[in-house]
Amino acid sequence: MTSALPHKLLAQVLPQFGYAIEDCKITLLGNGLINNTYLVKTLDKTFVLQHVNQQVFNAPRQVTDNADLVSAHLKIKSDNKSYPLTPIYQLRSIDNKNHVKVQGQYWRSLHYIPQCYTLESITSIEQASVVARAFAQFTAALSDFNSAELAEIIEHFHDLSIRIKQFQQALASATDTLLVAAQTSIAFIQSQQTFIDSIAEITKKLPLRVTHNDTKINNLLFSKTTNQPVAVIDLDTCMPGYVMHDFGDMVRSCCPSIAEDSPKLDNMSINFEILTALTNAYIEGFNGSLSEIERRSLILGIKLMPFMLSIRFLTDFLNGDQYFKTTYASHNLVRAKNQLQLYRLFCQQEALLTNIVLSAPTSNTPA
Ligand code: GN1
Ligand code: MG
Repeated sequence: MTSALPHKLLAQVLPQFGYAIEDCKITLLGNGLINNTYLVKTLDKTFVLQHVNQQVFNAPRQVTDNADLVSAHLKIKSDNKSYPLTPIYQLRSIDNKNHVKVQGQYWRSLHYIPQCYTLESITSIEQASVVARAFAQFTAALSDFNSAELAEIIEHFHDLSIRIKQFQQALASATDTLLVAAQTSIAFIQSQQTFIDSIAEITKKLPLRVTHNDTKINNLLFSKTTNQPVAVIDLDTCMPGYVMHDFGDMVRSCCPSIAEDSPKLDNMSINFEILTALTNAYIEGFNGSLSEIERRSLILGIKLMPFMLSIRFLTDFLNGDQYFKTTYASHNLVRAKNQLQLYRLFCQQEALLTNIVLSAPTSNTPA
């Protein structure tokens, strides 16, 4: 999929949501690495339109059906005042469906919350606290949702042992040129067996929850008037998972001094004050419903998410860039090196990470 507007397709998709393309002003929206997302403005309405990437989501109906179920649950919570954020929801097509199919491709439409913005990085401790509280409230609100109702959108999405297997398959089939370009990263990943084993160990003990699985800072909408979080967006990968995944993903996107695809690794540092604020607010946001083992798992989650994402980026680089959108030839390699460096920096501060997580206020946390 290219980033230019696919006018011919849009001209077929929009009527199925009740609009003619001539009546719509369409622009690209967001920085996602998977789906193509557009903002559509008509005279009387603004909404989001998304082309679901079927190479990644090979059962796209599951994506839209899961999103409906999660939205409905959050709406009940919001109506009875136990979820303070705005639940986002999908709009219906003229056939009353949560998706439309054009030339075998799936599209869906989402409601647009006006007067909001997203962030690519965190600039203050206060911001870190509100971000972490919002993501925790999202997962806490889903704690009584029956995870068996949700389809596993991408099987083994955050399963490190499967990601390692996919990486090994990519190593076996990659060209020599790509293997040489990636050799230091490959060797480093292969030297991390002790860490890989520790993840396998803890996942045997952790309870499954319904998690978001993509808690990057840019998946939170903020109000332009109050600067407070308004909504958690991108429910594509909402499915059973572990709380350490969501916490680790949020931390990896909020704490480093450079973007996830920056090659300037010498400039990378971690803001530990922000990490502390994120940790305290995240644990508090669960209002006592996080178990002791889940709280302890957050220490591993901080290291796991950049490590696993670096493996995913590197696997895609070795496979010839089939999964993540890229804008230049070594983009996935640069991302992989960036996330590996972040993992390294976290590993160097093991004692500090442990201290931050274990000394977070626990007054509400059941033993
Ligand atoms: C992808 O497309 P986006 O930005 O929502 C990816 C996440 C990664 C992220 C890295 C389905 O998310 O897992 O953490 O890129 N989503 C999928 O930026 O693979
Ligand atoms: Mg996503």
